[in-house]
Amino acid sequence: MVTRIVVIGMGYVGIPIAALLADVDGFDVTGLQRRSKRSGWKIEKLNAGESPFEINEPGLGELLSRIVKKGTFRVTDDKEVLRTTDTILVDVQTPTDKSHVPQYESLREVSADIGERMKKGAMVIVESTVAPGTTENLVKPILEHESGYKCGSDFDLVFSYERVMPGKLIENIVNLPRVVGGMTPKAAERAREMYSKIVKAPLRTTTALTAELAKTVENAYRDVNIAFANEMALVCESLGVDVYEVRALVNELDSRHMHIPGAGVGGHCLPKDTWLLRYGVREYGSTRVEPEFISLARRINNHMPIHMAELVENALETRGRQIRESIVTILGAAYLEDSDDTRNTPAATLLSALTKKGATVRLHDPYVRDWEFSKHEIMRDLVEAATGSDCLVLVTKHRMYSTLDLDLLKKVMRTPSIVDGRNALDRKVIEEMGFEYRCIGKGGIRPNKR
Ligand code: SAJ
Repeated sequence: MVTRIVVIGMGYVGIPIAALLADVDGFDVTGLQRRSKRSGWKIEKLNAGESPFEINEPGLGELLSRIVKKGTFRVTDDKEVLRTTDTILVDVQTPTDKSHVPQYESLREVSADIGERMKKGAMVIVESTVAPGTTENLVKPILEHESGYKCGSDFDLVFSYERVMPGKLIENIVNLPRVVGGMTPKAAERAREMYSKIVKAPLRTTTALTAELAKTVENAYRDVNIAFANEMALVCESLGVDVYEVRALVNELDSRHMHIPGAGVGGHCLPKDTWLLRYGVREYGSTRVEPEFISLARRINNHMPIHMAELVENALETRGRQIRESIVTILGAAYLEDSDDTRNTPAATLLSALTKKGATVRLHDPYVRDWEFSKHEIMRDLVEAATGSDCLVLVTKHRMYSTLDLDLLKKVMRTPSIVDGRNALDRKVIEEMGFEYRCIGKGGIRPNKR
C-alpha cells in the first residue's frame, strides 16, 4: 500500500524533507512548486535529480538522483495532485514585513488550494515557522471552510517545525530531535508515525500551539544571546578591551555560554521568529503582554551592520580619507559562512548604510550569484574587487577570507584598511603590514567621540 505525500514549497525546508520521505519504502512524494521567476527553475533541476543549491548539501545530491531514478519523487506546479494525496506538508516562506507583521499570503493561498482539493481523511502538516496560534486560527478555518470538512474528525492538522541549517539540511532532519504538535493527540501520533521513518532522534508529541511556541522561543533565545554578545562587544570597544578575550574567560564557566559578537544577524529564522512570537501573543493572547526584552535584542542585532559602517568611516578618517570619496568593498553577501543564502543578510543593511554615507560600494562573495536587495553586481574575483578600494569590510566568515593574500591586496588597494566583522583576521599581522584595522568588539582604537 503506497502512502502518497505532497510537499508544497521546494525550498531549504521542503526539498530535504521531501527527498528523505521519498526514500522510505511505501512512500511516494510529489513536490509542488509554483513557476515563479525566482524559483520556477528548480522544478526542472529537481526532476533531473539534482540539488538546486549552490553550496554542497551533504547527502542531498545522491538522495535526489536515487529517488528520481526510483520514480518515488517528482516536482510539479500542478495543484491537482492535492486531490489524491494522503499527507500534505506545507513548507512555504512566512516572512515578516518592515513593521514585523507576518506576511501570510502564501500560507493563506496554499491553505485554500489544499482545502479546495484535499480528500477526506488527509493529514495536513504545517512545517513553516508561524506565529503561535496560526495553525488553529488561520490555517484550520481556511481548510474547514474550503473543504466543508471538520478538523479532527474529517482531516488531521499538525504543526511540526524544521531545525534546518544551510549545509546540514539532511543531517539536521535525521539527527535532531523533532517536535510534533497536533490539533488532536490522534493527529500528533499519526504525524509522529510518519516522521519516525526518517528521524533517528527523539520525536516529541504535543499540541500545535505548544509546538509553535517552542519554535519561536528557541530562535528568540538564540537571538537574545547573540544580542547580549553584541552589546558586550560595543562595551569592550568603548573601553579598549578585546571582547573575544572576555568571552573566552567568561565561557570557562560551564554555566556560561556567551555567543559570538559580529557584523549582524541574518537568515530566515532569527530575524523574524522573535516578531512572529510577539505577533502571536498580541493577536491570540488572552492578556496584554508586551515582550520588550526580545524586541530590544532585535534592535541591538539590527544595529550591528550600522556600527560596521561607523567603523569603516572611522578607519578611513584615521587614514585621512572621507568616506564619501571612498570605494568600500564588502566581503560576503551571504548571511552565513560558506553558504549562498542571502536572506536578511546584514550585508544588505551595511551596503545601504555605506551608500547613505556617500561611499561607492562593491560587493564580493564566492558563492552568492544574485540577491534581491539592490542591483549591485556580486563580484567573484577578490583582487578585482579590492583594486583601487579604500576599505575591505568582512561581513561573512567565508573560509577564503581567513587566508587573504594581504601583500597582494595592499598593493592593489588605494588605502590599506580592513574592518573585520567576524574576528576572522589576525589584528597583529594586519597592523604590522601597515593596514588600518578595526574589528567588532576589539577596542584599543576608539571610534571618534560623538
Ligand atoms: N550569529 C552571530 N553570533 C552567533 C551565532 C550566529 O552573530 O553566536 C549570526 C550568524 O552570523 C548569522 C545569524 O546569526 O548571520 C544566524 O546564524 P545561525 O547560526 O543561527 O544560523 P541560522 O539562521 O541558519 O539558524 C539556524 C536556526 N535553525 C532553525 O531555525 C531551523 C537556529 O534555530 C539554530 O539554532 C541555528 O541554525 C544553529 O544552531 O546553528
